Amino acid sequence: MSATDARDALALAPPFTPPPGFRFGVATAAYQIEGSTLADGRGESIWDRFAHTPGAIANGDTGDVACDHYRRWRADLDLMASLNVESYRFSIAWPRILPTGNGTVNRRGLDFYKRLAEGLRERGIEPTATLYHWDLPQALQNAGGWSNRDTALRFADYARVVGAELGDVVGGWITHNEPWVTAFLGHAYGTKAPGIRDWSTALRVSHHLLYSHGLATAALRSVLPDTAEVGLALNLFPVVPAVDDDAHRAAATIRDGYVNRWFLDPVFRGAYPEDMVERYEREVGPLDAIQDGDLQTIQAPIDFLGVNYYNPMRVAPSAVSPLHVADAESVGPTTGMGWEIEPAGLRRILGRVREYTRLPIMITENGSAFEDGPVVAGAVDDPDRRAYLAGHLEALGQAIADGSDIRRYYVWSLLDNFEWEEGYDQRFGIVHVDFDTQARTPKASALFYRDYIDRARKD
Ligand code: IFM
Repeated sequence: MSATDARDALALAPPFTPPPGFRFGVATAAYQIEGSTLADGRGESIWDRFAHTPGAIANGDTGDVACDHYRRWRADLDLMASLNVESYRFSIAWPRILPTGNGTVNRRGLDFYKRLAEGLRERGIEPTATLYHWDLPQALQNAGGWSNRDTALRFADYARVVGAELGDVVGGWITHNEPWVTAFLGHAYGTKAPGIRDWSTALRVSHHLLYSHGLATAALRSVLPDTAEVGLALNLFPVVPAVDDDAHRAAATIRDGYVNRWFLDPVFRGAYPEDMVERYEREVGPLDAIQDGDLQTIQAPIDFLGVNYYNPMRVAPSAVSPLHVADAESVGPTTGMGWEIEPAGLRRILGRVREYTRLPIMITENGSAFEDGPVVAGAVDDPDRRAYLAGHLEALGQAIADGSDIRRYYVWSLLDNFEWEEGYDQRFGIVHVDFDTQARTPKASALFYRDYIDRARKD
């Protein structure tokens, strides 16, 4: 069978049987799609500041306009409904609600998300809100940002304000999206806002993020109805030694500690992994941000775990401190981001998660960027993305059969959008966006997903 035939066969394979209560969704994040960064009293965020820093983002792109979703949200919700989408995961921009992170609540910001959530309900789509998808109010960054423990308390205040206002329309709540990215890409590698390169700061930040997750979970529960569900979204990676020898296996254990266990262990086992604590204390310095009682706060019971899965990581030993691990060559095809495509990795990482918890799981993100063809006669052919989705949906069905209690699957992303330091170069959308005209064109992958949902519901 040719590669094209194999892709088509996969796309036409029977869908998995959705378990009771399961919903198919799409996901986005505020700074990546909203634009209107100065509208209705919104404050500055660290991403506004970072995106306007010369050299930080490909082509000097910014999220100033992005997909103009702040003004076009009604049409975007209609589009979702036309694609049979059952749940929408969006994020709330903290600086729209509390422009300086603190103090006065901006009513107009709250109203936007209220209207959005109500608009979803009117269209029969379930709203799921993420509180933090990386857009910290710049005023809080000026006071130290996430390296300042006080920011965790401010986050809980923000959670309480938003929960009290939207709790009657939004049932699913995610405190943080990918705290690993915020902590390490934002503060150790500096490729994301706020662009800091200091491991000691990154480790403080990672702890404060987790601590703030615990505080925000409690804050949300104090204002939400009992039926509301609260969790967090971790980006998890199956880590594979590039060569099956002791040195590579040791590198894989470290990388796993860095990306997976550093977050899973405190949330589900109430302790940081000892090998990583020793490593960081030896190579970076004392982990003095961790105070008595914090781990109990972090271990606050949650209702679900969000898992973002894109790719496996292949690793090799390296001389570079503090981790002594390097990325190894991918095996097989990769996406536009250079990420290896391995649907079976989704099944494997869910197996790993079952070692930690049997809680319900939401696949809070899964998707791919490719260089799509042009819009021709109102259509965009994106066979690679369609195959990516088909393969991962198949793996999801297998994970359910393995015993994972999967409740949601969110494609990243509904729209082509601002892909952080890659600007608009990397297109993750199942819907094409022409950034000159803001025209939306569902790609073949969107039509595949629409039909997949239809078939899954009919079977
Ligand atoms: O676009 C991002 C998203 O904001 C967080 N998870 C990964 C996506 C693709 O890089």
